[in-house]
Amino acid sequence: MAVSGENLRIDGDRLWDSLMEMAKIGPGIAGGNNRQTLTDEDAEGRDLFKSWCDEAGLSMGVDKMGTMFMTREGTDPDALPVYVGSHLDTQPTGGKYDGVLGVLGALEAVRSMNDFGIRTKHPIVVVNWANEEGARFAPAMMASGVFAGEIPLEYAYGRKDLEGKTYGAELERIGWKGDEEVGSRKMHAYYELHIEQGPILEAEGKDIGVVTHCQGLWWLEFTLTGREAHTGSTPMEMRVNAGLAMARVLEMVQQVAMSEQPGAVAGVGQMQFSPNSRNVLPGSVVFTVDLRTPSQDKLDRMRAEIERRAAEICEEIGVQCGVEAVGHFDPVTFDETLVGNVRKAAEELGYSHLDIISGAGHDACWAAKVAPATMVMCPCVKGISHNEAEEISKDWATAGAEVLFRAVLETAEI
Ligand code: HGY
Ligand code: MN
Ligand code: MN
Ligand code: MN
Repeated sequence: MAVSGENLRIDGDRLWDSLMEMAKIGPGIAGGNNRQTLTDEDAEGRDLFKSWCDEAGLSMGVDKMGTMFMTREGTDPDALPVYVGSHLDTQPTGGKYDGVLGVLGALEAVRSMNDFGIRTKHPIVVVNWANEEGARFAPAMMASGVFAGEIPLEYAYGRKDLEGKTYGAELERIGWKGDEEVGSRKMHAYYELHIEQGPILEAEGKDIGVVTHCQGLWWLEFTLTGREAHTGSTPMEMRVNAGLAMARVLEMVQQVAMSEQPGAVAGVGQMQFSPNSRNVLPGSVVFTVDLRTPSQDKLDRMRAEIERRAAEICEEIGVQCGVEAVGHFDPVTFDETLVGNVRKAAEELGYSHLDIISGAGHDACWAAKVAPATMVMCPCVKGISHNEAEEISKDWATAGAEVLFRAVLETAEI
């Protein structure tokens, strides 16, 4: 089949069927997915993905963090590969498309290259990054962070889930600890297709997000230490109440974020009381503040303000205040040439498009540290994500994968 611009399309039905097939693994209770990293469900999803890659003629490499690299050879063995991927792990109440669209969209691009008999100069490597979500083992984008040389491997191996299991032990248990040194691979370029996870593209009626930047992030883990005491017999003036301190810190975090509008978000999604008993004032409360903004100086200013005011709140109540940064990356500017390829592909294919800053973090943010990188986004219904109700249309998935396919071919050179 002659390869020319107008017929370079992908097979949207095949992509959608693969998305629905993967969605059967680690089903949630409300139509989404619970395929958390390094669980048996994650292992099952990896096996299915590998079987599809085998069918597409890709060879597999796995690194010491468990990231999967599936290679389609190019014509020039000396040319560095173009990497294309995302993640198959999900939140506990995740959707069917967050991450998965990027991995299976990359596989669809390769399947389409096979259909057209295209052989690119640069090899193509489809990537399933391990532990992008950071839900079970913080931080998010952990394996790509180790790959970029920003997170030490031993630190990552030692990260624990709420049951005290470590990343390293769980990776061994599911049998997906590879032997490649993490970060030993060199990339010519990196592309990632992802749902927007926000409301802008749908609200603006656009098919494609041309992602120019990604906002920066701090994950600040607070440990507030009070004194365990009986909730019934302890007079109010004798309490050293870590729960009260937590409540005031959360309200303060909200105030700091609202004082930095527009373009800043902060909040808390995870919290543990200890001993977590209804009639015991907590000895400790542990929670993580997730703070994000596209502005570098705002990011660091907000972090300093939140830490300073949390210490003041705790001092007033007599609670000890410990804080550790357990996740961080600075605001990211994606590669202009690759961004231009995405915009050009959308125009050639007749898809409406809008330049956008990513609100969510992605493996592309760390890839951008070590190679030219960028993203392609498609809308999602009402911007809902990290929620089992996450939904996209087949047309949106097809458009995103088609733009990804064209942009990758531009960089990988036919
Ligand atoms: O946290 C994030 O932005 C990503 O969804 N893991
Ligand atoms: Mn994601
Ligand atoms: Mn996510
Ligand atoms: Mn920084």
